[in-house]
Amino acid sequence: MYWIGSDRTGVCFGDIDADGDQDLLVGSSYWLALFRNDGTKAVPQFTLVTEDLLNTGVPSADYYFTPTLGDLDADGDLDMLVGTNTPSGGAGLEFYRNIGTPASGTWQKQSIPLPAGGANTHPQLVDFNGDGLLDLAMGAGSLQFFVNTGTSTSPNLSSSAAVPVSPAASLVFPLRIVAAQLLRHRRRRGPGHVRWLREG
Ligand SMILES: [Ca+2]
Ligand SMILES: [Ca+2]
Ligand SMILES: [Ca+2]
Repeated sequence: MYWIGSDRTGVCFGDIDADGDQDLLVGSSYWLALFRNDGTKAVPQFTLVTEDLLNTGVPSADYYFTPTLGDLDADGDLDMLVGTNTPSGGAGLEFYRNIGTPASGTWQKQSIPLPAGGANTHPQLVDFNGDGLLDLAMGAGSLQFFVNTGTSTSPNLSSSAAVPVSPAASLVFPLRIVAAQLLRHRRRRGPGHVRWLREG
């Protein structure tokens, strides 16, 4: 088992070395690691290649890396969006263009139109409107969608898209949180302290 050293772990797959099988990226507290698939398509076996795929230094100044892969400039290799947090309390979404080759990638942080992101941003590149351009779904406290209004070689992922999701808001999880908090309070202070809940 690989020790992550983090309470939050971002995982994604992609064929990083263009050999036909799925390799593994693991983002953790202070680094983004690459594991090459040395097995087969049917029986994967992952080998750590580097714990600093983005050459940010270990530990990085940013943390909680959450990667997603896709060819955003149509040159045949996998580029990357990475959600991060920063020591100053900020959070963001960063673009890393693959300036290497499909078989041997090198990722360089570059600027493209992106949403700001939020706390613990989790991006996912996917062509959700079927126009051939990768779009962005993003979890950042809420579920958000951004349509790619750029071109196949020059992405623009800054345009928020209204994608219907039903139900739009869930009451299940907030109610679970309230119930868990009440239960903790009851255990700590005794049964009488939640009687108001039953008596209205
Ligand atoms: Ca591979
Ligand atoms: Ca590319
Ligand atoms: Ca699209």
